[in-house]
Amino acid sequence: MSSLFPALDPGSGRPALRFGDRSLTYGELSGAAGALAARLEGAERVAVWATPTLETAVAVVAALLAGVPAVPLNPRTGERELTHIVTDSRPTLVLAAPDDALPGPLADVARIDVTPDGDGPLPAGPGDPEAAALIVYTSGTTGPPKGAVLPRRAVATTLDALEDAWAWTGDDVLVHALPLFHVHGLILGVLGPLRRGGSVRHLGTFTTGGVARELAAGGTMLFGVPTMYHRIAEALEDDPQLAKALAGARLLVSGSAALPLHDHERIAALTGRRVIERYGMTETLMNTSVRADDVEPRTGSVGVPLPGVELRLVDEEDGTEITADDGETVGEIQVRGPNLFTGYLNRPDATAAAFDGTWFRTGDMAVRDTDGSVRIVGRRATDLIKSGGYKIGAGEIENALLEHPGVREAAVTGEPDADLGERIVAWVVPADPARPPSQEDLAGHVAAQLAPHKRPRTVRYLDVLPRNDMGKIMKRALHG
Ligand code: MCA
Ligand code: AMP
Repeated sequence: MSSLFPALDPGSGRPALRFGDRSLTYGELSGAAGALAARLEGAERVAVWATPTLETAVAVVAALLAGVPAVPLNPRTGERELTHIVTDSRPTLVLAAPDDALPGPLADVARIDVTPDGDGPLPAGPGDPEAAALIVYTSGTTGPPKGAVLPRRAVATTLDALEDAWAWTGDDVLVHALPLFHVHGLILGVLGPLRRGGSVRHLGTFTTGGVARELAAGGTMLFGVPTMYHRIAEALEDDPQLAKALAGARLLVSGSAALPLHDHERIAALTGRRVIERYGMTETLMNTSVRADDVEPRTGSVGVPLPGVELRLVDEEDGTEITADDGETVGEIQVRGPNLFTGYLNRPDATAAAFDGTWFRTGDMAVRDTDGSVRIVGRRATDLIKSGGYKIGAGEIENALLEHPGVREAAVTGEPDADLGERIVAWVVPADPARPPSQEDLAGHVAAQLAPHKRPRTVRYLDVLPRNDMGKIMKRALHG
């Protein structure tokens, strides 16, 4: 039996995964992942071309069964970022669907085509809970993304803590449309249902129509980022089918960024259901959640620490712990517990800097209410942007823009956006003021070098960037 997925049983006819019109039972998944796991034996690390498909789910489960750490790759990653990730993580193999064309940076990596129809026995799997399960790349304020090494123990702990908080069972049918190269869509959204013995239906692409269809056809839970719930709130007024489908769901969960009150309230008014929020991070997996059995409405709160998670608030100025549960005193959230990563791959310096002793510094600022529930009020670093639920470092976009021949100077900021939460704004001093590069040109450049979700949505042209006496760009002055 697999320690991470006890429900994987070669004889089981229970539904496990469905992507569009293709699906696998637990028995079929067990055979396909077992067969692939046998081919991974001896590999040190595998990259997974993480399209939103059955193949990605089979590839990741196979790697976990074989005990080979998997690095999920965003298939839209641009040249510069993909080169960095491949050079940094050095995968022995890349797993992809037979039809996937892999770009240049992966040309020299041996490839295995993943098909969801193999039939192999389940391997015994590694016993060490500290062994790396996944390496997930995440952005920081400066420099290229870092690979967070997530041990098997963290994956199991976080999913079991959510079982408790959400009364999550094998009877749940999860509906979602999240990408499979981040914690939210992959660990919570695919590995979560598989650990419980339940099923997941992935929409491929997010549409409110797809959400309505799947929830009406037996879906019990919905996971999404705030942008998705915002689009649901916008559509609800004219879509009684969507309202009915949401009203019938057992649990609507939002995470990855704050869900604005206006969207919470519109959804509650039109469906009678309250979206609950949970708070996590690539490095820590899930830290807090509103509980499914909470009788109070918790709009604006990310709930209480999950079982096993220790959470403290620390004063930003003097570093002392804030003990007041007054809903007013703001401190940085620091956490520790079995849900944490073991460090950044090849970056002991960055790993050490992320901790205050044994506590992981999240960089999120929050207050705690008298009942112990947490409300996030902001972020320590202004150079981190959350757009569509993706974390994006201003520095990596600035570096990409500076490589464009039409750009002399560049600064990147986030601006409030009703749909995306924050929108990436590029402030550019053109190399030739008479012929500035167009917004489309710059957006295309960033999309091709980094990833489409990192592209600037607005470009503002300046003659000069505001700088202080030290020559540092004064970003606060940009928004004037
Ligand atoms: C537009 N596109 C372009 C360009 N312009 N492509 C290349 N170059 C360009 N210049 C394409 C896009 O690729 C896309 O293609 C389409 O235009 C629209 O994309 P976009 O505008 O970026 O947004 P969207 O499609 O409207 O996406 C909204 C979204 C998405 C669905 C909400 O942002 C999303 O999936 N967010 C989820 C993020 C997430 O999972 N975060 C979890 C990490 P096409 O139309 O073909 O798609 S946080 C986490 O894991 C922690 C632990 C946590 O707490 O959860
Ligand atoms: P990532 O590093 O992409 O995993 O993103 C983690 C960050 O997302 C956290 O540090 C928070 O800033 C943010 N986040 C996740 N969930 C929530 C939430 N429910 N409310 C507010 N912010 C959130």
